[in-house]
Amino acid sequence: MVKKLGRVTAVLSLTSALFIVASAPANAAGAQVTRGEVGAFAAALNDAAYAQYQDISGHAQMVRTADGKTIVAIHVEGLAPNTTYASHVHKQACGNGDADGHYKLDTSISATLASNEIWPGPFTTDDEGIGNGWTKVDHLARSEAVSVVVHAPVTGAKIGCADLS
Ligand SMILES: [Cu+2]
Repeated sequence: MVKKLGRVTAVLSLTSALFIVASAPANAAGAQVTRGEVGAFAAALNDAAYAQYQDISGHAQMVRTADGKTIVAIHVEGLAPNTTYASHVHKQACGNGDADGHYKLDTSISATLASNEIWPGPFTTDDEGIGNGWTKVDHLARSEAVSVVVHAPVTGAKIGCADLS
C-alpha cells in the first residue's frame, strides 16, 4: 500500500511538471522572454571578405527575470571552427542601421565597457563552427534591448544578428 501511494505521488509530480512545461508562457514565474533567429546580415551580406558567413544560423534568447536580472544566450552555427567571436546586445533591430550600437545599462556612459553592456560573448566555436555564449547581468534590460549581434574576429565587422521579440 505504501508502495502504491509512492507511485501515485510520482505520477502526480510528473503530471505537474509536464503541465508547467506545456503551459509555460512568455511570462513563466514573472520572467519575460524574448527570442529570435540568428541570420547573416551587414558585412556577411554586403562585403565579399565575409562571404563565408552568408549561411550562419541559430537563435538567441533574452530572459528578464522577476528579480530584475537579464540573461542572454546565443547559439550560432556556420561560423569558423575553433574561433572566438564577440557578441553583444544592441539597441536597434537588425534592419535598422545594422542594429546600431551596443545597448548600455547606463546610457550616460559612452565608453564601451563590458560592465555597462550585455555581452553573451565572447564565445569560442567547436570543430564544426558551432558556438554558444551567454551572460547574466544584474540589470533589468529596458525595451530598447532588441537585438543580439555577432561580430567577426579581428575586425569586429557585424556578421550575424537576431531580432528579439
Ligand atoms: Cu556588438
